[in-house]
Amino acid sequence: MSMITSDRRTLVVGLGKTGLSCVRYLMGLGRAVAVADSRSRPPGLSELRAQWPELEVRTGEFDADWFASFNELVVSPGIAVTETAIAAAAAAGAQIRGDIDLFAEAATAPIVAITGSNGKTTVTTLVGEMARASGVRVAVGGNIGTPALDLLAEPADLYVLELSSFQLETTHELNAHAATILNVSDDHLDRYPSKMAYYQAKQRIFRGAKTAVVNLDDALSTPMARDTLRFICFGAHRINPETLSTRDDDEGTWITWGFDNLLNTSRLKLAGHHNVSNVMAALALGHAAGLPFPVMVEAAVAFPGLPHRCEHVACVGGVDYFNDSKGTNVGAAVAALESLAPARSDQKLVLIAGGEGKGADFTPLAGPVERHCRAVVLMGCDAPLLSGVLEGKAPLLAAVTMADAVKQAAAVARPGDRVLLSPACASFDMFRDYEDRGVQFRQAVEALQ
Ligand code: UMA
Ligand code: ADP
Repeated sequence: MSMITSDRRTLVVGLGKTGLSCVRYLMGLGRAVAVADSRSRPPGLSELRAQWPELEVRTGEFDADWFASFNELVVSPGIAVTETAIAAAAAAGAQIRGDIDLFAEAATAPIVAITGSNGKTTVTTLVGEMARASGVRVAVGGNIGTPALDLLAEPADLYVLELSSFQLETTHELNAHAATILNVSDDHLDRYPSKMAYYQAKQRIFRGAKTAVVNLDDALSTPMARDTLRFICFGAHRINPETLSTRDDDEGTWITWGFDNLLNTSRLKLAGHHNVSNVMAALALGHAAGLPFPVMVEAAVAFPGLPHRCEHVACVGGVDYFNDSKGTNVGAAVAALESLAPARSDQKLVLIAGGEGKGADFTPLAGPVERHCRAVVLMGCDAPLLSGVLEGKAPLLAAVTMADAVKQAAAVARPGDRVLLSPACASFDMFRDYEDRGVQFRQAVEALQ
């Protein structure tokens, strides 16, 4: 808990979506605020100048002495708190916070908080849909796109937040009603000194939480500090009280709560084991928030999934094309390969992968590629790293543009095969963002027709 004093001066570090939301919020409280952004022309600058012309904004290289003159820094997620100027301010006694920390202090309705390496946006959206269908005034935001502080502008009975490890790093006490780490696999290792540091950032989601929703299929999702936490668990084939699980019978696979069948997975529009896990997580979180199972089940059945996530694009010449551009790390690409591999052994996947690997170890891709892929088309700056791991597992092809990658994939795919874009990498070396990459994939597929 921070002390509010009249002489508190806050420096908002970063002027992207988050920084602007922090300025809006802090100015609304009448606080003394200044802004720093290392970019010469940060994105929110003209909006900020128009609304608050008197506010001091410094762009370009961070000035450590200036930073150290503030007693509070609110740091955007895109900036590492290990930046020299930020570390120097902290050493001089400044409190280092983030937008989620400010949000947690101000929110008066319960918070459902979701982090994890993969599935965050799917689960966050689904919990939001479940709450809406239950007649709850719900506000959904965070890493998913709407900065959390902007959610405070409208009345809400429940907040559902997607949180990145970057946001959690600067969050001291979230006090969530229910919190989960969906899963942990390598990501953002270009920013963290070790896997442990990434994992520990995610663990902060449980600070002050009432209920932890724990993935029994991923030990790293378990809270390290248990204290008085209530646990609700989820995991495949682990039927138990207080647990969302699965059971197979002659009617297929059921999602269960305790010993009762809740939902036959054949009713879901979402495909793949990873999405069964996501639905179980959403049901567990919704239950913790007091939502009724029958309404949540129908919301899950109606949920069509999100674009760029194992999304079926078209069937051309007997080959199905899937856009999983949001598969931006190794764990996501493995899940997509395992989910979308055709059932018949003579039918295969052609994978399009590559981009900025963010320091990840690509080794977990080797097995699924060997089992399921007719060929892999590689592109982007870390294609050589991928090819080092995948050499000998499947024929490897090299492409320089998305159109080229799709053409090469189409040339090797046979009727009944599936072409899957699941890059296992960030997109920024070749595309504006993952959405741009997915759109270019779709356009390239449409050009085949
Ligand atoms: N930057 C600088 N100098 C600065 C400030 C930022 O170079 O002084 C750069 C950062 O390195 C980064 C970019 O600007 O490349 C954007 O950073 P930001 O912190 O200003 O980002 P916002 O626009 O505030 O968006 C952030 C999240 N972005 C990041 O964490 C990088 C958005 O998640 C989130 O939707 C938004 O806040 C609202 O909460 C995006 C994301 O890519 C989707 N998240 C990562 C992911 O999902 O893997 C974590
Ligand atoms: P995030 O917001 O964490 O990036 P998304 O819901 O947007 O997660 O899904 C991104 C990609 O991650 C999907 O396209 C899919 O490839 C993969 N994915 C989704 N859910 C899971 C899961 N539970 N386990 C592993 N991979 C997943």
